[in-house]
Amino acid sequence: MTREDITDILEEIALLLELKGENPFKIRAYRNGADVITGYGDDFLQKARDNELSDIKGFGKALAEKVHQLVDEGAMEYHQNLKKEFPDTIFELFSITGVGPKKIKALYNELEVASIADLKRVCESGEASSLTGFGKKTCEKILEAIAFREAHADRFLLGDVMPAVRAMLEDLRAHPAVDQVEAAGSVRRGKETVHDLDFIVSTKLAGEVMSFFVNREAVQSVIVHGGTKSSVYLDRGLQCDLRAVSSKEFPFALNYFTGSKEHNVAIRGRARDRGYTLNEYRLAPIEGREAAKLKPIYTEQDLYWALDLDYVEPALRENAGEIEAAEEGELPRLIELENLRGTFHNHTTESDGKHTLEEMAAAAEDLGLEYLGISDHSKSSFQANGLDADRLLKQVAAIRAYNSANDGITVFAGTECDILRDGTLDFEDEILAQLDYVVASVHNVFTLSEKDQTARILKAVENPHVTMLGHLTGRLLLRRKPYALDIDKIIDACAETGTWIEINANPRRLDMDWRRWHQARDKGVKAVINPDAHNVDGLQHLYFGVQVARKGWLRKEDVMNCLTTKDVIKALNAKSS
Ligand code: DGT
Ligand code: CA
Ligand code: CA
Ligand code: ZN
Repeated sequence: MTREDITDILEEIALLLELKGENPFKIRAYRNGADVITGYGDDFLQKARDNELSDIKGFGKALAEKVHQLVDEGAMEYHQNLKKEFPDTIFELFSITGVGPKKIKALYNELEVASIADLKRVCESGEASSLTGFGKKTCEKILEAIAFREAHADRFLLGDVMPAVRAMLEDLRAHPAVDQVEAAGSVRRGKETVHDLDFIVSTKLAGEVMSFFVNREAVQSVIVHGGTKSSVYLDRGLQCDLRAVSSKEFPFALNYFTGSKEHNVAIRGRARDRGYTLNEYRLAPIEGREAAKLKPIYTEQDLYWALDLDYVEPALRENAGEIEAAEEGELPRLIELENLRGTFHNHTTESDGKHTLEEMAAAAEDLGLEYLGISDHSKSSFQANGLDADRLLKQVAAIRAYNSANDGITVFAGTECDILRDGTLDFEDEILAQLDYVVASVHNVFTLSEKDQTARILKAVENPHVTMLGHLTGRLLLRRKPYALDIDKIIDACAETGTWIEINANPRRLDMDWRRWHQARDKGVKAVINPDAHNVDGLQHLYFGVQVARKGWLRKEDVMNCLTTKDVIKALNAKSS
């Protein structure tokens, strides 16, 4: 049982109570409880085991007892009983954009809709239109959202699979018969979503490693248990493949199974042009063809060199110009996580974050960052408890006071300011002028035409107070597609005005997409990698943002938060004057 398991259960209770139409205060108590747990500074589990939770501010006696039972016995009776009142599949419905608890309650009570399949049926048949709030347009939207979800049903967020990847690597590395091990496939290339996990080991005892693999605790079921290749399902239907090769074959297998398929095809063709055949086991001269003598190949680097190419980082292996660049010696030196010195888009308890300014600053400092920007929501994001001008100016004062009282990390005062429907900003210029920077983001009215949405954002870009655009397209990976937007026009305007574009590092967003960055960079647009952290753990998302930057061919000089504190202050001043 982890803290997250507990908060998940409390959130689930809140949802179930909403479905039952319970009193909002009661529902709120569970959500608040989850927030308190996330924000709690000490060892929460110990406190729960010791049955001392009612000492914690914001934790009522009844909730304290329930959570104690959960930690102590591994289950909470109240939760179990609530769950029995609804079919398990009902939770699926919450993942459909545009369907909230009120609608689900009506659907379930009136039409016995308890799963996505049911929902699809009643929207298609028109049965749903007998309910209030289910006009034709709503049903169409719901069907669209279901279709989007179905089209992506076999993929996972990189952020959701990384813990499993790390655990697998650690276990295989510790196995005495394993010489080398790497993750391959889309995970190694840092793709934003992945279908399955691929691992390659080199070993002299493939059979032993295979048995170890299929018997790991994380394995839910075994698909194939072979002598050199096995496949299993992990949690949530995530497939995981393992191949074992000799150490001589390892660089070839690793290269082949890293892909992408398109990159493989291109380098195999290149090998053939030079008189070799390349496959997952070896590079060898084609019989009867003239070819230069090969040097021994121990690593992937040797393999690229043998083909007269510079080493191509896995992040770039998408057949998007990397082979030509490797031939010309023009591959970029890609940014690394360690190059980041700070970050700008982060929330605190003032809006919808779970940790205070002080806690966020301490966590950022622990990560080794030199500066941290605080950008809570603005007032139009009322659902996120956005700040009005008074609260914002108070926060600015608190940040200035923090900086004078503390020597370590520098905190910058900013805002994540809503771009309103007409392209104006949620604060007056005279308020924005008092901040160190402004992240401008769209949080509502996603349905404008491409022309209007583009004009809306262009207007924000033209405001000299806007430092950067937050999560440019509003997409939620595997859940919600980007709103209609002429991204090329925005890129040109950002290049023109010196407005930075965020790489929102939240694994659900990773927005602006890596496919856009190479060109944006060449036009002179600067990137800024922001975790959009809503709690201290959220700062860890920077890792995923760096993956996107790497896939977008970015170097550290292209990313503004690689600048030193002194230089970034200069850049912020230059932007707003
Ligand atoms: P995924 O799993 O859909 O997220 O993406 P990948 O790239 O991990 O694809 P996967 O797991 O099917 O295969 C891993 C790698 O193996 C892939 O990137 C390239 C290589 N590979 C698989 N099938 C083929 C193929 O038919 N031809 C070539 N050239 N390479 C292949
Ligand atoms: Ca894969
Ligand atoms: Ca695979
Ligand atoms: Zn936002």
